[in-house]
Amino acid sequence: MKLTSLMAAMALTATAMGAYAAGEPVEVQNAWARATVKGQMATGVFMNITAKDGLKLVGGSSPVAGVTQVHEMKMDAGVMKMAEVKGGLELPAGKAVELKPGGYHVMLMDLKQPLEKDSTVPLTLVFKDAKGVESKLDLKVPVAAGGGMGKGQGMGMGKGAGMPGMAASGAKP
Ligand SMILES: [Cu+2]
Repeated sequence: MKLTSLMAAMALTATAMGAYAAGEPVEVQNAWARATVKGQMATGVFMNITAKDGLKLVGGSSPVAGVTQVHEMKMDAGVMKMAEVKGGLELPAGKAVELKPGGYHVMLMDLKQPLEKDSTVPLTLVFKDAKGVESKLDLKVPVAAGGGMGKGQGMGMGKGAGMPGMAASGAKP
């Protein structure tokens, strides 16, 4: 039946796009960086990360930022505070960890240029496994205005609009 095969094809496509890459130890979805205005020195990058065997996200780097850190935002005595996650962000095996506004995020600081909406930012994430062995993941993160909390808002990625963040795949050219 035509409809069934179409749906099967879509499911396959979704899998291919949604997964970072089959067999990769880390899968990143829905990545986006918040656009900045001139003079702004820092911004956040948000995504869902799933580590197949459990890892820690310990840091990162980007050519647009002097400093890249893994941050956490939380309420402290009624005040929203932000600090580096000490020892790295725990990524339990097979469980998606959400980096989102108001929570965990990758902080790009000491920005060398404004991040313009609809551009992309190269970002390398650094992970450590239980034995302390480092691994890296290169991403190309789409920049979005991200005024609201809505996932994928303003991603404008054409046919992939329903699946924001797939451009985060760095596995393919
Ligand atoms: Cu921060």
